[in-house]
Amino acid sequence: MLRVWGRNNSINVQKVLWCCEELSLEYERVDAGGPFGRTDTPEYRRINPTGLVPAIEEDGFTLWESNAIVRYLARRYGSGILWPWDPQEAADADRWMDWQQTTVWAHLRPVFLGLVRTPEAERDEALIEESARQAAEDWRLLDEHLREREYVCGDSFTAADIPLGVSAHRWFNLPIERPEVPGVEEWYGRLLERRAFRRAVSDVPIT
Ligand SMILES: N[C@@H](CCC(=O)N[C@@H](CS)C(=O)NCC(=O)O)C(=O)O
Repeated sequence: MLRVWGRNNSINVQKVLWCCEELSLEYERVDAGGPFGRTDTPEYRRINPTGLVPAIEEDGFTLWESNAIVRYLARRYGSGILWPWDPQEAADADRWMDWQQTTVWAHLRPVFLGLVRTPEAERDEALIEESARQAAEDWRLLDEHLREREYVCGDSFTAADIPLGVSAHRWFNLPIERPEVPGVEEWYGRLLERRAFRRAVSDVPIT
């Protein structure tokens, strides 16, 4: 059976759990990372040498890096549905997933860590403010894109919605100023209607 390693409040673990829920996969989750530890053990380092979460094991196969895991599951269990057959459509999905990892989360992460995980007296307010400004630009860009389509890759939900969806959930729930982005808001509303999103993401407190 598929085993997912990682605490369920981690943004990167939630990508994998949401994907599993979308695909109605049977899986077991092992709490690891944060207060649960386990990531420094030789057993875990053999699965994920970075010592981060998530990682998966399936029939002797192991994989780490959240977006790679989402792609693997989507290709293996959701080809033609969560993962497009067409190489250009797949490249489009890849591009948005990479953009989330390299740009959106790079900007949003300091805001999230600063406001959620750092005591007020220890916050780097200037970093939080500048990162929130950069993140707002990212969501404006996605807003332009989403005003013309229902989901990131067009009119149906794909794996490309997953990394951006977990990021949007943080962004909408952080105590920061946000520009008006009706395209992103409507898309986020559509995600909230999905049982899989609620189970893996929005029902879990942001901590
Ligand atoms: N690029 C990696 C990043 C993984 C990552 O940074 N994971 C965080 C949680 S979101 C982590 O393991 N933090 C340490 C911990 O939880 O112990 C991925 O996408 O899987």
